[in-house]
Amino acid sequence: MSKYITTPIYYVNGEAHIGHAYTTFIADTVARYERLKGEDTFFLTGTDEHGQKIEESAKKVGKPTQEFADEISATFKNLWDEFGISYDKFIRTTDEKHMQGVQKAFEVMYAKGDIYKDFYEGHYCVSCETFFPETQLIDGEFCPDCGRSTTVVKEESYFFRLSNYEEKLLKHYEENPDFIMPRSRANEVVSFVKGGLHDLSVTRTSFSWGVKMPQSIGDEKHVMYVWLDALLNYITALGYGTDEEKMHYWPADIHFVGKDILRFHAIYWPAFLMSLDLPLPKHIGTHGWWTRDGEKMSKSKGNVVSPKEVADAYGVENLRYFMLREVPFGQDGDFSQRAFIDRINSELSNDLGNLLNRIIGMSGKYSDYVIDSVDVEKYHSQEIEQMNLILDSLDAFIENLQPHRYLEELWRLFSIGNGVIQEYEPWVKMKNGQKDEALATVAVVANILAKAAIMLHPVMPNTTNTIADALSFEINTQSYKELVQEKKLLKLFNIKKVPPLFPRVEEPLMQEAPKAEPTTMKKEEKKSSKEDDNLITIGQFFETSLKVGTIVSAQEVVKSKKLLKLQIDLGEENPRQVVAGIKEFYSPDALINTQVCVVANLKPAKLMGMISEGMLLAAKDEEGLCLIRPEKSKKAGTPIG
Ligand code: ME8
Repeated sequence: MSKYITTPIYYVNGEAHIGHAYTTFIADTVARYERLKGEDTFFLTGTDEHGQKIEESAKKVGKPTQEFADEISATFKNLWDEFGISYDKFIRTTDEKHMQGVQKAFEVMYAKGDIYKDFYEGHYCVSCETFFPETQLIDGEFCPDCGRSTTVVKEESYFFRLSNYEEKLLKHYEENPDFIMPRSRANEVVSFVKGGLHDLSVTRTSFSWGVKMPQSIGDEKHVMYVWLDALLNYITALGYGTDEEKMHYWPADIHFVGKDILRFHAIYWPAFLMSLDLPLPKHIGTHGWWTRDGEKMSKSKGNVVSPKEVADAYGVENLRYFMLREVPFGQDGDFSQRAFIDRINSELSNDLGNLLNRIIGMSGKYSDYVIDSVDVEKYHSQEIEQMNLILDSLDAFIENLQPHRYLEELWRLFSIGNGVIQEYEPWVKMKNGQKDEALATVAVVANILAKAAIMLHPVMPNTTNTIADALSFEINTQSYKELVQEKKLLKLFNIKKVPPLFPRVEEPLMQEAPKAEPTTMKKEEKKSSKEDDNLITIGQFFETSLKVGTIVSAQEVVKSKKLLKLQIDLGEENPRQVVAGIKEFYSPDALINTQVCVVANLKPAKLMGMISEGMLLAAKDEEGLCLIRPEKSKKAGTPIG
């Protein structure tokens, strides 16, 4: 089976920002993941170069429009090349082949009777390149999407019979609940369509920077509407209307888009495709918007995050990891150096980097940099089983477009690796003459690292190649099949020393964004500004997974004054073990079958040698501690939020 993955094509009216980088990183990650699995994958990105907005931007800087588009398009392409983005094609809407394909599509729709000529009178937002009926404008003038002033357009135009597709679109959404992902985004599209679709003006006469009308139709004063032109890139890139060479990749598996352009992809694009009698893309993966330090990015505020600047300071792969891990796909995310540095230091440097260093160090000390997996099954079958369960669970997170969950689960492998070293203390075993056991522990961790490196490869390709190099194997489809799918162990490792992969970052490496200072600040506002510094976004809050749990068993931890060991049902396959400091306030018997609120996505920790996989919510004051419980009984695992 083949896979086809796309990013939006970026407007050439400015340089790439962090939002563009995010879509591109996700699409690149999924494309690399599919290739790793051995799928024949085509990954498309490119630039959107026509339309009034680009024509005006070029005029402003006094350049011929084509030259202006060439320059900015090249900045995108160069940046993606510098970032190692693995696109198979970089399309430009000014490519001759693309323009021919657009004309062909126009002819097909016209011949079908889906396009007719009329007169357009209405409002147009140049920034969004979108027509709006007067009823949708704010104060009768401003764009409902971006808030900018709209212009009145009164001109002859060809129209696409979008209204004919209302029913068919609604049927498609209903029959394909995962067409729009995440599903939570589908409602806005469905209600927009249910609100009634107007036919869409698809040509303009008041400017000339666009694909010309096909000669068969004539009417040379018209050029194509930029969104018709742009959306068709997804098929012209495969040769639609020209050589058709790669059309076997169609339909696309995923179009990645930002939430602001969902409507174009989930309404106009499928309607165009239906008119062309082509199948629809399988999924529209819709992501949220990035802010910087909690504020919307804009050129005028001077706070736009340049991905190049961040990558130069922190490394592009660290940035990929951060962006994919930080935000649940579909939600808005915030870029702050503090959050970025925390993830580098705690997850990349501590959890992963240190684990690799320890293995390199121990293998050197104990076995002259050679690790043999011969005794791994004998001493560590339990860890291997845990590891395999995690490896098996990962694919679904990519399928469901949950890269943050994918990485979260993947990181559990490093917890197992770090935990096994702590628990088995190979250095003690070496001293006691139990060399086989010590080496088995080092070997199981080396295997964990090797398998984790394969799965992390789509997100951090170069870094994981270095890890593989240190462990003397290669990451490719074969090693994926053997080590991940077939669960084989690597027999022998010849360990190579590599410099630390993730040096700790002690202070911000980039200048902070200028803070927008309101010119007049009222007294009360001033007072609260300190508190505001501590405010979190709703997205940050939802990073914490809170769930209702039912306590199924409770035991005292004998040597501890404070701890109880609980088994809590969170609606998962097995109950979770939580070690909680509540012994002074609750007897084990009184807890059984009661419900509690559990922080369910904490990294497992060890308390007095026991793994604890969660935390209970409780309130404590001078009178003592009480657990926070749901007011009514709820099913175990019910999310709180
Ligand atoms: O819309 N955070 O191009 P574009 C996250 N040419 N994503 C952001 C963002 C932010 N702060 N700002 C913008 C276009 N984006 C059209 C696409 S596709 C056939 C044509 C995202 O350069 C935005 O949501 O304005 C969109 O997905 C992408 O950047 C390109 O925006």
